[in-house]
Parts: sequence; C-alpha cells; structure tokens
Amino acid sequence: MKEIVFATHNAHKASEIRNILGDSVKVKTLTDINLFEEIPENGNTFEENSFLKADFVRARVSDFTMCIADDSGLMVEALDGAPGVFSARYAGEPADDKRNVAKLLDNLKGVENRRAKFVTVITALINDKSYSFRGEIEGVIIDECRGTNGFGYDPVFVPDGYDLTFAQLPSEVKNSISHRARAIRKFVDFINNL
Ligand code: ITT
Repeated sequence: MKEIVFATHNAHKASEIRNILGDSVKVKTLTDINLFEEIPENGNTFEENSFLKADFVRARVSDFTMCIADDSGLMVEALDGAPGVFSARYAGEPADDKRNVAKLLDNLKGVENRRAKFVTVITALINDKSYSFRGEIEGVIIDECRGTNGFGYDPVFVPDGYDLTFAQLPSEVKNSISHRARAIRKFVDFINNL
C-alpha cells in the first residue's frame, strides 16, 4: 500500500491518519481528488455511515481499486449513547465544534456519571469487497474545556489512565491510543496479511 484515498472532508481526521500511518503511505483526501460534494450520511450506525462515505467515492473514481472512510463519534453513557452518529451536527447545522461541546456540557450539567467513549469505524473498500474496523477508547467528560490540540470534543474528553484531555495531550499521544489509531491499526494488520 503506497497511496490511499481517504473519503473525508475533515482535515483534522486526515492529519491524524497521516500521522498514524507514517510517511510510507500517501493519503489523498477528497479535496486532493477534487471531490467537493457533501456525502449524505443517513445511516443509523457508524458502520453504515462509514460504508456510505467509501461507497460514494467508489462510484465517482473511474479506475477504482481501494479507498477508506472514517465515521466517528462520541457516545456518552448518561445520554444513552448520544451524540453518537449525530456527533458532528449535535447542535444543528452548520456543524460547529464549539456549539456541540457547549450543548454537551449543558446536557451533562449536574450529571454525576461522566463515562463516555469515542468510536471510529474505518471502512475499507477493496475492489468490490467491503471490510470494517472498529476502534474505541473509554474515558470521562469533564465540565469545562481544557487544551487547544485536536478537534471536536477533544477539549472535554479525558481518556482512562490520563489526567489530561485529548486537547491537552501531545498529538503523538492521542494518535497512539485513540479510537482512530486503534481502528487504523486493525486495518493495517489486515492489509499486511492479505
Ligand atoms: P467526514 O464525514 O468528512 O469524514 P465529519 O467531521 O463529518 O467528517 P463524522 O461524520 O465522522 O465526520 O463526525 C464525527 C464528529 O465526531 C466530528 O465532527 C467530531 O465532532 C467528533 N469526533 C470524531 N472524532 C473525534 C476525535 O478524534 N476527537 C474529537 N471529536 C471527534
């Protein structure tokens, strides 16, 4: 695997995946292949939405051989798994990280159970076959934003075993333990054993 198309418009995800995969693989995003359309994400699960993104690319690339997509989100125990697949647009359209985090903290005001997990599902489409790889990391939601690294809900998520949020931890640390890193590593193991 020397080059791969990553079906995302999210520059943060692309930078994390480049970091996780290292220099040996060239990761091309939708911007790099001039696909600027919004991809409909109307599935009920991370698996469904991840597949929809990858399939969207397959339908639009003429000499298609392989692409990957990432659908991710935060699942909060006390909110019955919300925001879940609606993480990007939790506070409505247009998607806005700051408003999403504010809404989350508001919904958790006075709530004692702060347990949550991040989930990533990577779909790999290889020729006409689809494979999915799930990564998760558990932690807690604190009651204020801390740190400026990362994106999305990183400033309020403290992974188990750490005292700092994903937005305070160096990106190398997040990229070695995150939901995304765990899913991507499963994908890489799979590819290496093909
Ligand atoms: P693409 O569909 O173009 O890949 P997106 O941002 O719309 O980008 P998702 O549909 O997977 O991606 O939504 C994921 C949302 O979940 C994202 O916008 C963040 O709010 C949150 N999220 C995902 N991974 C995260 C991470 O590593 N750290 C913090 N928040 C994350």
